[in-house]
Amino acid sequence: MKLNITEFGTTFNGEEVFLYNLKNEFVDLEIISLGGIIKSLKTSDKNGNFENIVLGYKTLGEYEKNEYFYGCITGRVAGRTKDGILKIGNKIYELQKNNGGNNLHGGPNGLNAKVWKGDAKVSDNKGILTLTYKSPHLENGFPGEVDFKVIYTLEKNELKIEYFGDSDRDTYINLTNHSYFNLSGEAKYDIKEQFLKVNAEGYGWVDENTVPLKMEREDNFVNFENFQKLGDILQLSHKQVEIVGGGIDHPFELSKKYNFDIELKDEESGRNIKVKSSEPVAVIYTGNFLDKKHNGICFEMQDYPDIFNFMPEKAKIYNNKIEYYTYTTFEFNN
Ligand code: G6D
Repeated sequence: MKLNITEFGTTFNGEEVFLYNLKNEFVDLEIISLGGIIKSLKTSDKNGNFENIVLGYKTLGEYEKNEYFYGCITGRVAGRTKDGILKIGNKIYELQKNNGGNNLHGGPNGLNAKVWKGDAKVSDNKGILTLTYKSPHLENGFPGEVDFKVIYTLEKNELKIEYFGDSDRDTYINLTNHSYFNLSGEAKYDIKEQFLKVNAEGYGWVDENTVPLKMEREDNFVNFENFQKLGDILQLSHKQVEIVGGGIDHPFELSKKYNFDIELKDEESGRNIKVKSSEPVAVIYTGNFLDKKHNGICFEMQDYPDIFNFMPEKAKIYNNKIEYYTYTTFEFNN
C-alpha cells in the first residue's frame, strides 16, 4: 500500500486543501480534504486497464462549486428535509433551505463544503485516512456542537467508509457518500449498459418536491431483485421515473438478508461493485440532472429519508451519551 499526500490548492477563503492518494494492486484512490470528496477511484478492467470509475473534476474551484455533490461526505442530513423543518422531540429547528423550499444534503454549506482536518497512515497493509470536522451548534440550523469523524480504509479491493458523530446535545445525523459510479472507466459510455441488483424490500415514492412520501411498494415500477439493465428502467414511461427527471432518485428499503445490499456490473469492462452498509436505506440516483444525463449512479446509503416527518417512530436521537456511527463498504471486482 502506497500513501502520498500533496497540496491540492487553497479555497476562496484561504483554507489549504490536501489530496490523499492511497494505492495498492487493486485500487488507486484519491480523496481531498474538502468535503472528504473521492476525487478519483481507479480499478482494473478485465484486461488490466486501470481506469477511473467515479465522476470528478480536475480543479479545487470546480469542487468548491460542486453543484452535483460529486464524491462528497453528505450531511449533516443527507437527502431532503421537507420545508427545512427538523422536529427533534418537542423542539422545531429551521434549517437552511437550498432546494425548492427543502433542505437538501444539509444545506448550502453542508459538510461537503467544509475543509476537514486530515491524518493518513499505512498500517498492516491498509491505507487509512481519518478526516475530522467540528460543526458548531446551529450550523445551517442543526442543533448540537458535533465532532464529526470519517475514516476511509482501503484494504485489498475494499474501501470502507466509517462515519462518527459526537454531539453535546440532542440532535439528528444522517451521513452518506455521494460518489457517482460509472464502471465503463473514464466514463467512456453512460450507465445505461450497466446492470443493477438491489436486495430491497420496498422503496419510497416521491411527490412533486421529490421528497419520499413513504417507504411502501405501491407497485413494481422498479424491481431489482434480479439484475436489471439500467437502460431498460431509465426509459420507463412511469410517473415515478418521470417525476425525478427521467430515471431513479428514490430510497430503497434494504432487506439486509444477504451479504451485500447492492451490486452493479458492466459486462464490457468486466467490472463490478458490491455495496454493503449498516444503514437500512439506499437512495439510488441515476444522475438525471447531470449535464451528461445518466453518466453515473449514486448509492447514497443512509437512514430513512426525512425520518421525523415520515417515520418518527424509527427516528434515533444522538447526544453526549449516544454517538452516531455508521459504515458502508464498497468491494471492487473485475
Ligand atoms: C438532485 O434529486 C437529486 C438528488 O437526489 C441528488 O443528490 C442531487 O441532485 C445532487 O437534487
